[in-house]
Amino acid sequence: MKPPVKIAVTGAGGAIGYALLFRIAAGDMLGPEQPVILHLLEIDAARKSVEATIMELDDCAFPLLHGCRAFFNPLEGFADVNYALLVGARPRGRGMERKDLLHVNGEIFSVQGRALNEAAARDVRVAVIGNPANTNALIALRNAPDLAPSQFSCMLRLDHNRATTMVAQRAGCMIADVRCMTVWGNHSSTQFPDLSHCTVRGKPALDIVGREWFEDEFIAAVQQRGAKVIEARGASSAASAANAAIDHLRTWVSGTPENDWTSMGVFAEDNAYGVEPGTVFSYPVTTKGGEWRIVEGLDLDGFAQDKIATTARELREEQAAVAASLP
Ligand code: NAX
Repeated sequence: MKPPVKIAVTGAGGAIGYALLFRIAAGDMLGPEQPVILHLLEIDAARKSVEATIMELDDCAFPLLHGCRAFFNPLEGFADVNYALLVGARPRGRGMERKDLLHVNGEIFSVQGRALNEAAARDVRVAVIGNPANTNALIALRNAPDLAPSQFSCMLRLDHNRATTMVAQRAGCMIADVRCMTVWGNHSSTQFPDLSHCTVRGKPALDIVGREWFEDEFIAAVQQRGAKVIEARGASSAASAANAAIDHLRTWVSGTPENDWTSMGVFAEDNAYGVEPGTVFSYPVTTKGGEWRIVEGLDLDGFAQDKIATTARELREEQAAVAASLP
């Protein structure tokens, strides 16, 4: 058995936390040979909820779970962690403007970025799930100057998974038949789920699903899927978001398959695909051993370039709104 790794999960007492922690402890994220120690980071208001989750984790007798503790202070919660899943965030309250939401979360992610910088293992990998995920990831990495920006990412995998299933259902094929899906940009309604390079059983997906369906139905359906779930369930996606977080981390660590890639929000140092550097933007990436690399040299038509420019513009605006949290 390998030595255990430490994994911090913020917002551990919330809905996604509840769907996520048991799967990490069962080995779904890092595999059946990797013991884990969980650091459940919360705010005091969620103390009871997180304590109850710990009791239930204990009651599962997971062989891979070598320890589990609640923390209410980021510096303690992130001490020596190898992975941090930043799920906890302040939801948009009634009458709250988007800029207020950005501001409140700016404070949370500045504090957490500084704490990771100070306390986490030097090779920590940080995945931001809490919204607005791209901008929160940017704030965290800018507040962690001793860590590399490439150690941070934000989750677009739920959007990527949603898009993959929609194509598989339209094409009448298996999920594994769909490859090279890309969701570009912001985890918001401006994201661009793109089939330009997607394949179904090795053939161009657009030839199978049709350009009209792609432009007129698919893009909006992926962009609005989260809202549809909220409408139906009265709460935002939790189990599918937790599953996507597991997929995101597992792929980052264990690698993308040959001839495929994933979508991941990353900080590009260079001007990739016309996106000005300096934001956390979702690109097609290949991964291996906790490193990621943007897939280079993809041809994009004017339609795709326009969509990418739109979501990049939105991220720039978010970034401007949180300038005070970006040292
Ligand atoms: P919940 O409201 O159920 O849980 C959030 C938890 O975070 C609460 O228990 C709260 O006490 C905790 N929290 C708040 N501030 C904290 C802090 N400073 N430190 C530690 N914990 C803190 O929300 P849930 O449904 O679990 O969603 C969590 C976040 O994921 C939200 O921001 C949500 O918008 C976001 N999502 C992101 C998705 C993505 O694809 N990137 C999809 C699903 C989800 O909407």
